[in-house]
Amino acid sequence: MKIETLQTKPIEGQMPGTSGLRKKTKVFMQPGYLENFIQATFDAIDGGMGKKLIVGGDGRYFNKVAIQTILKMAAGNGVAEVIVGKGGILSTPAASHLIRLNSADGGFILSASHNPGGIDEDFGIKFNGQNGGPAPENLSAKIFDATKTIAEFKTIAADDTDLNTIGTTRLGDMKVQIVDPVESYQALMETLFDFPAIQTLFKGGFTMCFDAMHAVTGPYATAILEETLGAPSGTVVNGTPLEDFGKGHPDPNPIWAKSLMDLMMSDKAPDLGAASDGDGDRNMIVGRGAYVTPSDSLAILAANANLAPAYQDGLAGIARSMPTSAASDRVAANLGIECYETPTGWKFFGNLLDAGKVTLCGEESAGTGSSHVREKDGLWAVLLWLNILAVRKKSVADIVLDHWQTFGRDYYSRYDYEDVAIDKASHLMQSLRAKLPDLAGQTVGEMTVSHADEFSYLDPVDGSVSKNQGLRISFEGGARAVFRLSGTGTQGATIRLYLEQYSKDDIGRDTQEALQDVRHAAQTITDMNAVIGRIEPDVIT
Ligand code: VG1
Ligand code: CO
Repeated sequence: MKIETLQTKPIEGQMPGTSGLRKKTKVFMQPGYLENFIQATFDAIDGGMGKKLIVGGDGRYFNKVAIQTILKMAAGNGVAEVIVGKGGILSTPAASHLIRLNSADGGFILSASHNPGGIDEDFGIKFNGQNGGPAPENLSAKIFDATKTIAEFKTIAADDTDLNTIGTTRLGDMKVQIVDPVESYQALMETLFDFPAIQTLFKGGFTMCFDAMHAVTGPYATAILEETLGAPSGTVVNGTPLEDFGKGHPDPNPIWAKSLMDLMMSDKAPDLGAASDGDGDRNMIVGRGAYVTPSDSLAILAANANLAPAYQDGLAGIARSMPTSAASDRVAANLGIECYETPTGWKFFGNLLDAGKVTLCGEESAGTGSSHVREKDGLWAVLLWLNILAVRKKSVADIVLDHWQTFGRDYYSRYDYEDVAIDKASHLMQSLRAKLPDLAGQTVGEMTVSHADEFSYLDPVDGSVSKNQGLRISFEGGARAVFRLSGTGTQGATIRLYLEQYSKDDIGRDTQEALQDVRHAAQTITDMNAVIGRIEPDVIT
């Protein structure tokens, strides 16, 4: 085997964001660009010598080409063994599981998640460590530093590997194992949930529509829901992964999964609607005529988790990202368990899960997961809902209503302002940051500010501090507005405005109407119209 050391240049602006490195596909296709990131990662983890890695992606355009590059570079860096999903396919949670199952040293996951795919759209890559979770901030920073100083990368001259045949081959001195992407993931799910109870549910005529959005969960959902749990064929729609996701946004929310939403609001609605994103780590849950916000879903799953075998002894604790609503805090208080508030991004849950401090985690952006892997897991959330529905024998809408009647309702919505000029977006954040110390006590319209600050996180496990994680304004009466810049966009800046309003008894209002006072206050305090030239968002979820 001939190891080649090829020249490369440092590349600017490669700091991995909320979830790895995301750029336009054509940026990734520039000669040396992907190689730079891969070599920088090897350098940051003290080389590849003797290591075992997992590699796979969500099937988007450039996935297979990138995998061939990574395999050759892994061999060039002395990696002993790589396990790859057949066809280059692995969902993010399945990759996380394979890392843990095989005691691998880590893995490369190729995905830009919910961002569209194709040559003119987005590509992405992230490195997950030994625990199966996204690289923590200190490792990301190390990779970033390496990308700026790198001069060469190692690879081998070899033919491409056949990714479509299950079995073991070699690439130079490196062992390459091509595995079924679904098998071990499905086996894990069978240990967590009451499959016979869910089979009985489907036998009894329970109906469901799972929209895989032409993304990676198609094969997983078909194997588990239709072929194992007995849901009728046709339950999974858009189930074949396409390189451009059928030109859609594989983002499971009421905007991008509109056809599913329309079905669920119609008189043809099945009992349960669900969808997942590009790389299979997000989920949307909707009952007949009843959309469940991700923040509520986390709370409801936490309150009912004991109905599934894996969680029958209760939860160690719950963690949610800061912008996620307080609904799950109320459940934690009721259960007498700890709840943690972390910055946005799954990497911040890793330490809490590893330390056994929490069992369930979630984000307002449709991510829910548990200690079974170190990523959020879309299909897992759907199966936990199915398990709960099988035991409680009530509709989704009734379960949600029960929950609100017990705990009150956290009205919640997120406004996204996309492709804002970077200087305008940072001006908005800077000027709000400057105003924060004087906001408490001020009245804006109907609302009075009770507290305002910038979120900074002290990791209770390793003591690390993550600053600048969002500007938050709390109001008397249980309302809150949070401003944050996205770390996953690939064009301009995306401002996210997160709005919530709690009500103990008034649980039947329209969400946007219930949020209008806090929305008005947030937009007035930041003088949003003047600063960025708009108050109407591009996307409301
Ligand atoms: C978004 C979400 C965040 C999520 C991240 C990755 O980040 O808000 O909650 O963890 O995407 O999700 P941002 O920085 O754009 O707000 V995914 O499905 O990429 O892995
Ligand atoms: Co995702």
